[in-house]
Amino acid sequence: MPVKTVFEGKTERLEILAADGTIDKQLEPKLSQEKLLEIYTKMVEIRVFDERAYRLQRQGRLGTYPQILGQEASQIVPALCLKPKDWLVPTYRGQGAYFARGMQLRYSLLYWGGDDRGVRFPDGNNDMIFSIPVGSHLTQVAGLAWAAKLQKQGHVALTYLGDGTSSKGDLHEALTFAGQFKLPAIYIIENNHWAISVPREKQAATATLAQKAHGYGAWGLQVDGNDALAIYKAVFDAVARARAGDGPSVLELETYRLGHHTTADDASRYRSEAEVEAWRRRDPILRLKKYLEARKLWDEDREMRLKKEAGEMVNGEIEAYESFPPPNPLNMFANNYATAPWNLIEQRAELEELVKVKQAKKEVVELPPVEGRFP
Ligand SMILES: Cc1ncc(C[n+]2csc(CCOP(=O)(O)OP(=O)(O)O)c2C)c(N)n1
Ligand SMILES: [Mg+2]
Repeated sequence: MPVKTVFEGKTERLEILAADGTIDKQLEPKLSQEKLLEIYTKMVEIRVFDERAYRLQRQGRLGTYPQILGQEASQIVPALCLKPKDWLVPTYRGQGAYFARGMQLRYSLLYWGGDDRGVRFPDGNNDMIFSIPVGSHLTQVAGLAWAAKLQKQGHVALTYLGDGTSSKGDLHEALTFAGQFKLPAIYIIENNHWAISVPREKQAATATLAQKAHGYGAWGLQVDGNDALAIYKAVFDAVARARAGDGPSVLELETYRLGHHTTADDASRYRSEAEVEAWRRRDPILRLKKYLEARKLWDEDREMRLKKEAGEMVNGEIEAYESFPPPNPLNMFANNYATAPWNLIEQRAELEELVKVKQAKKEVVELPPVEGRFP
């Protein structure tokens, strides 16, 4: 019996806008001027925010913070391809995705300032809190996509994960399920080349992360993750497939984490400045700017105005963050259980008593009312 080929696969890579701003005319997506400017504006705004947030941490005004510097396109563009009722599940490096969905940046600051009132998404959005254990959200996203399919309203579920997270078993389970049930799920792998200090080359033996899709009956594509136009086209196509019932997608956006893993890390201990410098030349914001300028949609005047307005907007968000009243510590017991277990009821009563005693002695400031539900 001759040996037959039972499967043959290929994985493509999409690049539209080169680092020098030149474009592949045949692949250029048909985006309105408003949409292009919205993408660019949001990328610049989130960078201004990201740099300020980093400095706030260094000044002791913010807790540990994960920068998205260099990943503005891969953060902002996928989220902008969704409707509010589509599910969005970012990772901890997800301030850009939330911002693109309309979340005020003061809430990102609150969250990274250690205050759970930062988990506040715009009303009407199907946005989810990210999980700190990497990968635990991947099967949940398959569940969200399954629910969306059963509800037949055409909604999709889109999530982000890192290159490191793509090595976790969770992705295998999630994609097996999503592929088998042809779910409207989109898995965006933000390959930023590093999982803390572990480089991409040590992460998986495959040439790409996108090709993993073949194992699950999903559509896989590698995309230049610093090319906003390529990302837009890829995610737009993945969303269209999902809405049409054609099943899940795995998009590997190849980008680079220009900053440290978080403010608790020092990336200079495990990677070279030359490597970082090479990626700075592929900056996603500069590239889109060159394209907009070539199309006469942008100039230095507008750039200066945008930077000024972005700085003012971020200042306003920092002021709002720092003038939030201190949280009521009893909030920590809210919203966790349908029926609270006896030990939590006891602990809550104990803390409530302690707060009263301290208030009587004027040792704590006036606290706002408890937010959330405690059963
Ligand atoms: C289950 C689990 N194991 C380990 C960690 C510690 N940890 C936090 S981030 C990280 C690396 C993640 O890298 P990657 O998926 O590439 O995402 P990136 O930080 O680059 O965005 C690790 C190992 C964790 N949060 N959860
Ligand atoms: Mg990574």
